[in-house]
Amino acid sequence: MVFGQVVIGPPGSGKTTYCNGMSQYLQLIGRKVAIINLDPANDSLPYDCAINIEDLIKLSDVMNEHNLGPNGGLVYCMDYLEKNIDWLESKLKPLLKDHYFLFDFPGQVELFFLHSNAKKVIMQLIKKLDLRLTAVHLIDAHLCSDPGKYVSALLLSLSTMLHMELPHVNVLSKIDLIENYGKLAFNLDFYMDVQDLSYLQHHLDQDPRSSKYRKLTKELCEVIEDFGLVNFTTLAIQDKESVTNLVKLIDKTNGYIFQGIDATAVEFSKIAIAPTDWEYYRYPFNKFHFNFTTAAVQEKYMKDDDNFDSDD
Ligand SMILES: Nc1nc2c(ncn2[C@@H]2O[C@H](COP(=O)(O)OP(=O)(O)OP(=O)(O)O)[C@@H](O)[C@H]2O)c(=O)[nH]1
Ligand SMILES: [Mg+2]
Repeated sequence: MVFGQVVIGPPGSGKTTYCNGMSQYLQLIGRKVAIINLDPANDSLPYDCAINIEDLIKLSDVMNEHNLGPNGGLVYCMDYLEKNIDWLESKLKPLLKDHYFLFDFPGQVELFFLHSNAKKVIMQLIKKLDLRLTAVHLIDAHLCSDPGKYVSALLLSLSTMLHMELPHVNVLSKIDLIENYGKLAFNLDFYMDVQDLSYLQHHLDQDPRSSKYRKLTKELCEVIEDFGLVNFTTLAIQDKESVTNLVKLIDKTNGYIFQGIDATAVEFSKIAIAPTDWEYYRYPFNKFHFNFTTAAVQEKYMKDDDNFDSDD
């Protein structure tokens, strides 16, 4: 069985940085990782990828030839990938034996809750190559600092979960920067658990700009609560503990921790609810510079947000 992650989320939410950091982490705990870049707009990749969509189709060529903008161009590229899925399959096949896959996807969110090509690509790979994939949906944590944006992040997460139909983990990324956006209206747990959105509605009603949408906000919050599917975990990609906790969660959702175990459904559910501590702390992490304090990371990013490099 081959396991992996489909990394998705809005533009700039940290997908490429995540693939880079996650691959380094997984390699340090003994897994062989292949990153598959399926974002034709990724110009300079911080990681060595095993497969690059650029070898199949270039966004700039599509935009020039078909007179499309970047968004239309990306939809075209996904369409093209779906039609040429054999290309991707043939590239993946030699890696199936012993690799863990990380798929880096474009940030155009409509590809994951509206259009069907990206989903079809993933579903065909799952079916034909027997992959066990989890969707890791990154949402920039700064959206929590604005209740309106947070509601839209909840809706996006829910729509993506329903559309993709994969084991799914929603992540508030760049949590190390959250304090830079001012004091949150509620504890972080409130934003992670998504339990009672009436507090959020009340908060939005205090603002004259959003109070006129009171009924709409209420209805949207009710939809999110009625489904009861959305919650978040947090991530600061350079923090070892943060990455460890996320890996443990993902390993449960795609079944990685169950491989090779021959047990009954009851025993499986016992493993699923128990803490997962094996393997993760056995390896020395000194090669991966996870030892930044949160404050140091904040200072570093405030100086140069584009210069995020785990080797620094
Ligand atoms: N502080 C901090 N910065 C991060 C973290 N993850 C990503 N970043 C920064 O966020 C910015 C955007 O990250 P990318 O990895 O390019 O985001 P992306 O989702 O791949 O962006 P697109 O491909 O354009 O959709 C970069 O400047 C990263 O250095 C994190 O955990 N903490
Ligand atoms: Mg990217």
